[in-house]
Amino acid sequence: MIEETIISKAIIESYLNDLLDSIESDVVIGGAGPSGLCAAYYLAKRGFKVVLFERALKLGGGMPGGGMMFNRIVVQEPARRILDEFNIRCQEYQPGYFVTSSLEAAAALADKTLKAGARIFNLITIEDVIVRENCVSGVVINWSSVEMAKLHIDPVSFASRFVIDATGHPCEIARIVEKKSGGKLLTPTGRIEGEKSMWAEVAEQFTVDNTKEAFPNLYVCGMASNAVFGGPRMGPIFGGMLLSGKKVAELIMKKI
Ligand code: 48F
Repeated sequence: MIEETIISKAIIESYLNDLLDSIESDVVIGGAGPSGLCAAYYLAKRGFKVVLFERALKLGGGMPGGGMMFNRIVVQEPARRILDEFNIRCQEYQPGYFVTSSLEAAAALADKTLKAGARIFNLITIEDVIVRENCVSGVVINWSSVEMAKLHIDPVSFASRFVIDATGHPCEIARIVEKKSGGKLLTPTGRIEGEKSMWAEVAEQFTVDNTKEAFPNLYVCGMASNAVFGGPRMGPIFGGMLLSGKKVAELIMKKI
């Protein structure tokens, strides 16, 4: 005999227990693309309490779509070693260019990150931040469906010591902070510098170099770094995303 109400109770209680236990954490990450998942994995693996909010239904951000829906991505050294850490298989297409399934990569990143202990909540959007004494100290969230339906429903707040903007091209969290701080980001102009046109070689290094604090206690990684600090885009090469996620985790570990 199967009792529907037991199924309902199991789902609701299990979810709410996790959500309640996530109200205070070490690090909140916005966005479960490759950089956000990597950041969450390395932080969780070291025992930090990590909470990741993802607007979409699926995990992986821009990764599963590969290049123009060809579900393959390219990774270069030294990021290939991160593929090994996640047991993602790849082939050397030409010296230095490793090609892999974008589906396997996204699935493996999500799987290992969850098993490392990061809490991931999909279908939730970060719509604002908490700022105390000029430091970001948490996020304000709502169901993505509320945002999509344009319903007027107040959000709730989750506190954390650090916040990572891994929201990709739109750099949504940094954009909110830029707006509400009146242009006081830690960029040359205090503003979002804006993403530049495709230049893979420059962009890949730029992402890693500009994985850093964009406002006190707010870090940016992945494409959000390029958008905030004014670097080019790179298309379906993903080494910089993985290295950036690892770097932001290491930067925060040093500060915690
Ligand atoms: O875009 P995305 O994959 O970011 P990323 O980790 O990687 C970029 C690459 O996919 C690709 C590229 C590199 O080759 O150029 O574009 O920098 O993942 C960002 C995730 O953040 C979610 C969004 O749904 C996506 O899954 N997201 C965006 N805004 C919010 C958000 C928000 N306000 N709250 C929660 N999630």
